[in-house]
Amino acid sequence: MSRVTLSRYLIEQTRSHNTPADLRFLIEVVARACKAISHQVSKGALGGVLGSMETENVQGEVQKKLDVLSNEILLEANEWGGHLAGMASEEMDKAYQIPGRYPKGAYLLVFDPLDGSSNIDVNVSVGTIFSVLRCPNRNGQSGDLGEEAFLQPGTEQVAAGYAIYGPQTMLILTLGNGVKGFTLDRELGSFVLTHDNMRVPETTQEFAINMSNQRHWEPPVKRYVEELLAGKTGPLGKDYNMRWVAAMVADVHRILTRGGLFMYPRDSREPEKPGKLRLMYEANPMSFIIEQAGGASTNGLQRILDIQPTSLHQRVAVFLGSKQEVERVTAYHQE
Ligand code: AFP
Repeated sequence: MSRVTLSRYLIEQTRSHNTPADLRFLIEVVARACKAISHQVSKGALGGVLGSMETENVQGEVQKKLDVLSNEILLEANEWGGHLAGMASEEMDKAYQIPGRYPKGAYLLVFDPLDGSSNIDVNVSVGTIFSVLRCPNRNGQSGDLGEEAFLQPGTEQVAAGYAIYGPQTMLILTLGNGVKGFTLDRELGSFVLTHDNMRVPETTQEFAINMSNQRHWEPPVKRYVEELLAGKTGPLGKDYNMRWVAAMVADVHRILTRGGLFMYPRDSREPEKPGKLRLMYEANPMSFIIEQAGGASTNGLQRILDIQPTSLHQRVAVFLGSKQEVERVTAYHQE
């Protein structure tokens, strides 16, 4: 059977699910940008792309050279095609305006250009996460696109995905009807469909959390993790294994491949913040993907996709992955 490239998959989606041509183009452009980022990441020290900048992003985090480069690659690739009304990124304080010389389109693109960037210098997997929303009707309003256009709950996403730059470069995509995985064929230069129906098993014996924060967690998380660690003779009656890559992309990819539970709870280190991960360009796209693959995702109290965002860089606690475990840890929060 002939191989299904990303382009062919998207054209078939247009035929079978009426995927609009401009959304198809948008995904192709994002995929092309991810190929360029993958190429830069793989150069490492040879390309002079390792190490940090002297700048901080809006979150007060020191930017890596590749954070900045990946952000530029995504902006440049997407600004001219006429498919977007605006973009927003982890690396930019405010919404990015499509330059006046280009036409504007119906969609908004939100992204974390290089997730897990602390892994870059140690040659461990990193990735790009993206979310696509429709731009609300601006009622003839001209001028700059404000942050409020982006503040839509995750249920409004029309597409979401991530690229993982690991031993293989892969693009994982949902258009709201299942999750597809494409592997980059470097000889062809194309993403090829290799994982047709990605599913998260309902049960698991693997969890992911940064244990070094244990003393800062809230009681429901402490209780739950204690029960996981108690193993076979504890209340959950089975032994669990633990993994933590410190790049959400890589942890989620493992869960999408073989199941598991990912947790980044709110903690008392910065009590004013409801978690570390960002809602709009980390938690929402990943939750959309995980739900489309049969898993679940909450902030401990409610479904992440139902949260009404109040700011572009809003943070959120995240519990996502195999349904049974997400439901258990959510129930402990609700008790
Ligand atoms: P960056 O996007 O700033 O690289 O952050 C990565 C991340 O938000 C997420 O991918 C990881 O799960 C998490 O940080 C790891 O955080 P800790 O270093 O606190 O474990």
